[in-house]
Amino acid sequence: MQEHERVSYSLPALDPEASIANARAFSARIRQRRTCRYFSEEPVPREVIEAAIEAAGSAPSGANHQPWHFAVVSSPDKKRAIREAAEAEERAFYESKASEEWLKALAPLGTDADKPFLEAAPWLIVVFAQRKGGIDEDGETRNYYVTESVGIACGLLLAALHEAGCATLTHTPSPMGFLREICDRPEYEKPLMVVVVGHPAENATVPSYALRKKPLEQIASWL
Ligand code: IYR
Repeated sequence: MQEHERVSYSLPALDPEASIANARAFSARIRQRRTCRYFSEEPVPREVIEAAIEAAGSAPSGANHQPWHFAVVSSPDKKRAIREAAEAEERAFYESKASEEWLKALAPLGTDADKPFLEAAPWLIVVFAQRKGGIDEDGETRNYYVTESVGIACGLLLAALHEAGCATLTHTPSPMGFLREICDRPEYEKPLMVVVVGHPAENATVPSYALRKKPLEQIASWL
């Protein structure tokens, strides 16, 4: 049988009071996160983006294959190209492709086909899911639980950016194949979402509907 090296693992000891306090403190901070649709042009240091992506890259993943790639866009030309392609798709979505039911569900959010934030915000992180490639990114090895893995990584990314004081928006133009071309990514990578990163515009608002979060009693059951 093949030998697989193991290394020891432990965490700093926390007494129950400290554990509860830390959990509550994190919960209180992350519950301040909002999806922001109005961004200023105020810069965000590249180091913030690097550290947040490193945090995202620590996510658990199927067979530890880490099937994600983060294409970080800041060039005005690329941002404009993404905005133009996304708005073309979004116009088709809002004008004809979306069902009445879908449009009704979106109405409280006040979204439309205009996506100025794709140019205003300093950073767009285009998240790709690697359908194959394995840990060595050989382009062939099978990957597992790809959507789940990249979803968790995106959650960590949003949390890390929020902790750094950044506003974020998860944008999912549909279809979004154009992102592969603009970001020059291989065919076996599937664009999953654009994470827009920056600071809220001075007059930024969020829909009060977005503040309605399901309470603990509704989202958890104890068996
Ligand atoms: N992709 C579109 C529509 C959209 C869909 C859902 I579901 C949302 O939660 C928000 C928007 C857009 O970006 O406008």
